Amino acid sequence: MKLVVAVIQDKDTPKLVEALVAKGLRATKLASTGGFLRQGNTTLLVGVDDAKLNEVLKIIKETCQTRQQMVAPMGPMGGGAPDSFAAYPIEVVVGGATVFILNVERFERM
Ligand code: 2BA
Repeated sequence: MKLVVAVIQDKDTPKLVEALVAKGLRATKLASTGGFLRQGNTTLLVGVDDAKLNEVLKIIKETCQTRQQMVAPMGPMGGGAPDSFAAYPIEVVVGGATVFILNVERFERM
């Protein structure tokens, strides 16, 4: 069994969760925040049998888009991007998805 940890954009979350559930796959949605942009994103946990791993990855690929986003310069009161990137606005490409695949040692539902 594998645990897929996918960091995705909030905008892609409803479509991805719907697609996973429609295929009988189980997912848990966690609210998260990106360290660089310091904006909300979503982390999905998907526990899946090895045989279905590729199906999960395919669904993620099909539903999560890349998007350009501007990083605002740091204001006098702080906030925004980290200092070293904050002298002027920069454009970053976010997503489609950052995916970690972990081996599950043991899984139980009680
Ligand atoms: P953030 O950390 O807010 O990063 C958003 C986007 O900013 C990244 O998109 C990337 O295009 C850019 N970026 C991040 N760090 C950068 C840096 N040091 N210099 C220049 N540009 C930088 P993605 O790569 O698609 O990442 C989207 C989100 O996925 C990240 O949001 C973070 O929450 C998560 N993530 C990405 N890589 C990760 C990793 N190795 N470990 C844990 N979380 C990760």
